[in-house]
Amino acid sequence: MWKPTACILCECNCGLEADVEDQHIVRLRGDKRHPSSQGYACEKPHRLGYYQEGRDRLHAPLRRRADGTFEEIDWDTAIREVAHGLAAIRDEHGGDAIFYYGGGGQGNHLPGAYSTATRRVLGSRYRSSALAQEKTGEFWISDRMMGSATRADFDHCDVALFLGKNPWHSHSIPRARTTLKAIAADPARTLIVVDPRRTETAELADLHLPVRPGTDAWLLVALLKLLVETGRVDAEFVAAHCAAGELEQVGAALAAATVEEACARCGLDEALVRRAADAIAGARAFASFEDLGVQMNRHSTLVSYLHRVLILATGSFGKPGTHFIPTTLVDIANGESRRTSPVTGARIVGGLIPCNSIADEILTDHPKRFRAMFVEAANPAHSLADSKRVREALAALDLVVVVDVAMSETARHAHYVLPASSQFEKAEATFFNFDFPHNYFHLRRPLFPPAPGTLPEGEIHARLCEALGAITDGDLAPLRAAAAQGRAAYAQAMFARVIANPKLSALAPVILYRTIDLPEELRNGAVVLGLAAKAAMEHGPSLARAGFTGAPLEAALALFDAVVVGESGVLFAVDTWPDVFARVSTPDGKLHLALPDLLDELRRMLAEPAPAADAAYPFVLTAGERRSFTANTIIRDPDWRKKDAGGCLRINPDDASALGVTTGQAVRLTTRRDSVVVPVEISATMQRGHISLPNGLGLDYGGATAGVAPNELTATEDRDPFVGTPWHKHVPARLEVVERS
Ligand SMILES: Nc1nc2c(c(=O)[nH]1)N[C@H]1C(S)=C(S)[C@@H](COP(=O)(O)OP(=O)(O)OC[C@H]3O[C@@H](n4cnc5c(=O)[nH]c(N)nc54)[C@H](O)[C@@H]3O)O[C@H]1N2
Ligand SMILES: Nc1nc2c(c(=O)[nH]1)N[C@H]1C(S)=C(S)[C@@H](COP(=O)(O)OP(=O)(O)OC[C@H]3O[C@@H](n4cnc5c(=O)[nH]c(N)nc54)[C@H](O)[C@@H]3O)O[C@H]1N2
Ligand code: SF4
Ligand SMILES: [Mo]
Repeated sequence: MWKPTACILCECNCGLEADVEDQHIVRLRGDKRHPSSQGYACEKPHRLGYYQEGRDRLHAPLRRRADGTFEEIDWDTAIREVAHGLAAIRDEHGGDAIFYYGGGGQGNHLPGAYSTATRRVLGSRYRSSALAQEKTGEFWISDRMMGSATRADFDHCDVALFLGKNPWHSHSIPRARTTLKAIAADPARTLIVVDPRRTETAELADLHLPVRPGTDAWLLVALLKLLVETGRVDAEFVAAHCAAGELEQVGAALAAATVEEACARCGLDEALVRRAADAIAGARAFASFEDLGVQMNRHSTLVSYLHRVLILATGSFGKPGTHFIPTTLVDIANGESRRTSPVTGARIVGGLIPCNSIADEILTDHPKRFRAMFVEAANPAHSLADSKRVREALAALDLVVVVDVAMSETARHAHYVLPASSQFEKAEATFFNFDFPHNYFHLRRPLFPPAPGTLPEGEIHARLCEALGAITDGDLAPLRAAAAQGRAAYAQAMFARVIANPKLSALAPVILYRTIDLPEELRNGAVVLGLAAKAAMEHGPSLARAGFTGAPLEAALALFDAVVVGESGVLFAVDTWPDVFARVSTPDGKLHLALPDLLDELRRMLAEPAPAADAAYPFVLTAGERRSFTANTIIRDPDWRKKDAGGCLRINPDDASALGVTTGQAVRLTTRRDSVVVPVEISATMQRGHISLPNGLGLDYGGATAGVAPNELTATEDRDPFVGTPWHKHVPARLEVVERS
């Protein structure tokens, strides 16, 4: 029987239909009714059964014994002991000693929404997630320049730029391959790709700029000089929307280098860079996307800044085919703004502690160190820089609780592991909805009942809050009574009794979960009513244009009803391009081109001599490249990979012949942190001196490990000076041939 669902392997969450028989997924195909993906799917989801049926799925709560092995315990014991352990740490050291990590992966963000209740009960305010090792530089800069993060409209642009981004494999934009092919096929449109590697996306490009690894800031300097100094900016846009005099300040800082020098530093032919500048200057609508190739690389925050200067100076904002600020149901980095972390004083962006600082917030005798960690839907022992140090940090904590579907690298270090129902066994959703002007939300229905012994996260957090004594039956009874009278009466009671009551409002997600009238299989979606209510208050006109009209409560209920019945996703917001300007929420309502600290950083970089070659580490390693069959650590069984099951190290043919290795042969790869043996794949797509390893490999599956776990090789000190993002794409490395025995 075909049932609608969605892919959980990247942030696009394409709609799928699954043919389900006997509790198995037998076939999957793109769901044409899904309003965003419209039937599109790449090659990866066809093998999602490997996730659902992983052999290391968890089927009972586990408690670690003194000897490090685990024993199964029942749920009542698990909830009681976890609640007791967390409360004891709160009582002795304060809630700030309890650190929350994760809350969602590529397909599931509801755990994060429910966990807000548990965290509030515990007074735990510090948290982080994978976003704080990729996107926080971009968020911090965007917030200061525009008041909000932007996305780009690649469907209507005539010039597209991908900067350190390979959407052919990594997607992140709807129907990526179709969109890329359409731009490439149209002689009136120009596709520009900046990537040291000739990626699948670069192969389609009109202009591929094979930048020298780690030197994108210099390329942006060259491009900006070519536009700003020749007046090829959108002066009208700048005068109307940007704070006065700021473009001139940027121009003055850029004067310290010549275009020729800048091109030499990034290893690019000046004529090629000039062609790219001409295309951008002549664009009717310029759309651009930066990703990990620059966000996890040297000068990452400076690159995010210069990239946005390029976007704004060319007026590529607020009109079709350019950049926009979408209506979102949830602001994904919406944490309270505490300025710095408790021990190391690291800058907190969007409520998130930089991932590279986490171990240092634990491995210290500082009185404010974290004592407990609650990890949910994330695998930091694998995904954070310097896995060895992360393991040490986990071992130093008084209490580690992990909520996961499988025995992950992180779960192995937990005191308690709580088994979640899989993403196909409960209602789930993500908050990565960034389409414009039409935006969509998809609450997926489960394909299967929860596997025996597992619970959805809504239930886990409700039980924890109850065990912590935060909600009583007395709190819930009036809401249950109201629920019996219909959803309108229920919503009114929620507002009157819960939202208006500070003690209960923090618990709203789990109160909704416990009291709303929803079919049991959809209950994990209860929290969406709260999100809909918030969206109705904040984005009334956008929701109204999508048909959700009336007072906020009425609009929220209509939206929630649509979400519940909309099996393949719903249109929830319709924007207009002028809305984008209304969303510029800088204090003066202007766009800001000059950020003094970033201009200082720019001047510093321009004054620096080129780094000398390091004979001990002559290669630059990209540690964690998205490939055809990688998906973070969501699927653990290596058999799911149709290609490249062992995750080869890609290397340029000349480098391989200089070393004397051929495809399939093993080399020893050494970084400052560790040394591993890995087979090579000779690839003409790589430039000399640049090597790359895939992301998501090196998982222990049934005692066997396929491939290299990239963060065994990375170090926490290789990071951005402003927001601490790791430089995983720029790890100094050396290679030696492994002698055949
Ligand atoms: N197949 C697949 N798709 C995924 C994921 C997955 O695991 N597998 N993960 C998802 C997630 S979580 C994310 S965040 C996105 C990430 O998506 P991307 O950022 O597109 O993915 P990466 O392959 O990590 O890096 C992109 C490119 O950066 C290039 N690069 C390396 N060094 C440099 C440099 O110095 N300068 C420039 N300009 N480029 C450089 C690499 O060659 C690579 O092609 O992908 C998402 N999509
Ligand atoms: N060296 C290097 N490191 C990197 C990167 C890189 O390019 N290079 N990329 C980084 C990036 S961009 C990202 S986004 C991170 C990703 O790293 P993490 O955010 O740590 O996430 P995942 O690997 O996606 O792990 C997801 C976990 O959720 C579990 N899970 C799956 N479904 C459910 C569910 O329904 N409920 C619960 N509770 N758990 C579930 C999975 O079993 C898995 O353990 O890795 C980062 N680390
Ligand atoms: S693009 Fe992403 S969400 Fe869509 S099918 Fe491929 S991996 Fe899944
Ligand atoms: Mo990511």
